[in-house]
Amino acid sequence: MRYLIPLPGLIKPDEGTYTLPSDAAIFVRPDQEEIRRVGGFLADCLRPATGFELPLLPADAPSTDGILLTIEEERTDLGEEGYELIVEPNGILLRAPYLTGLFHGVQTIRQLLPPAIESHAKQLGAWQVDCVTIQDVPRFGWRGVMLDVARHFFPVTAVKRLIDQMAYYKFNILHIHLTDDQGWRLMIRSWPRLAEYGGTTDFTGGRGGFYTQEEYGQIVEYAAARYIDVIPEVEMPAHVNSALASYAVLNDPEMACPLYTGYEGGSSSLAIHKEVTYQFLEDTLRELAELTPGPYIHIGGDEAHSTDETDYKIFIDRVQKIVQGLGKKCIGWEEISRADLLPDTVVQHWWQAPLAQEAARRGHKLILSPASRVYLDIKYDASTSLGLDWTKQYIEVQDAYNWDPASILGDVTEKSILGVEAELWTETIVTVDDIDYMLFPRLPACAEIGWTPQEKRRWEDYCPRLANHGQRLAAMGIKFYRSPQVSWE
Ligand code: TNX
Repeated sequence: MRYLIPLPGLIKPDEGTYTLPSDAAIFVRPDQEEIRRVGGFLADCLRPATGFELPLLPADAPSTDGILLTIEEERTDLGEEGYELIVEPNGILLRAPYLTGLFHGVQTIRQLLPPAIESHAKQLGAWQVDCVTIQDVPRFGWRGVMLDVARHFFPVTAVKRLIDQMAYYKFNILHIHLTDDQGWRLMIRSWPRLAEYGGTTDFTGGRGGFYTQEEYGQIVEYAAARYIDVIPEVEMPAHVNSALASYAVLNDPEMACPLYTGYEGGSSSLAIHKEVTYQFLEDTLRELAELTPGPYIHIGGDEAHSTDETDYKIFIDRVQKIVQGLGKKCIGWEEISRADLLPDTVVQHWWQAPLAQEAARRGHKLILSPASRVYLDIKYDASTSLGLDWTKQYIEVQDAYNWDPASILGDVTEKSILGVEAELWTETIVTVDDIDYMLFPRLPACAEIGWTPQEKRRWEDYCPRLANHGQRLAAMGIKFYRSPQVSWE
């Protein structure tokens, strides 16, 4: 049986099975360092549970059977991220025009093997795969996860763990919410008190924390090695109490406000008419841009309840130009569509559909994060001890699965949609186990929505696949929510 999430676009079952022998090798063609890195990732995934050596060899080396990874530039039909995978009785062939596709195909190979393959300790096997031909291309190029490290801080190890989980489900964007009222989490060298002082709090009165630029660079690098782009978010002009508390000069009148650890979001505002505000932003965004290989910087823009409407527009206008001057493009929450936007500014939908619809009408691309479906900090049901419920709707697994990006915003069509992004706000999320519990098993649903063609998606078909993934998640050490909607194996 095949239990793939996200479901590939095309699966053609064939006769027979392939069994990975103990002397199997992973072959790469051409034998170049970058392809060896993808092959090495696969070998690292398969070695612990199989106990096999799985050497990496050039494809022309005479040897036993195994798994061949090959770049075939002419297969442009597979796009930037697609791949083709053929399992035959004597081996596995994975081909793609680009490394990204090979990397996604590697995740499919992992999922074709029995669940025990994810175990960190040696298992008995046998490591059998049913023969099949798979052609697989994602529906959307933006398949994101957001982690809020501002309300509670998570160390680099926790973020790397999340990146590995994301890679397994073929996500390609990690959005990190770096600043908010309750904490500033990245060292800005030209304004060091932001992190050193503004980073000392969190939501529940803990000690907070922040990333040095070296640590943040490690996150970006670790993600890039898994074909995931990191999108940094610095919130503005609201959700800025941690900055206002750190520097008196950012306040009007010039007096630092106290640090804040409460629930109300958006009651703070930058001083729109002080030039120093823009000096602070230029410095911060410049340092951030230098740490960001990708094209986007997220400027927040939501819930600016204490910012006058005219001031808000002036502000968004100036910030977009600063970001543009750094060679980057802006993303903002849908409230920014109240301002004039540069043509390539991207708008992220979360709660107020009319604002997002208006942005689409004006030609802007959208990222969809409807709070009623992908806010994975919202409770599963009334009994969930973690999580919030301000949306007045719980999100059980089926709710997370059963929606279509192309119809959730009325007349906004697929052409306007870059993709989907699941959000994990962390007011109530404190530990790595908390992250796991809220993301799983809802995150795989979001992965499939972003990847699989809508006409192939059916809850009845998804449910048994997810049940099988329960074993995989358990083997990975993920303590997930055992939803009663799924017959767990
Ligand atoms: C709304 S989403 C917020 C966040 C909260 C979240 C909690 C958004 C742009 N603003 O500040 O953390 O709800 O679910």
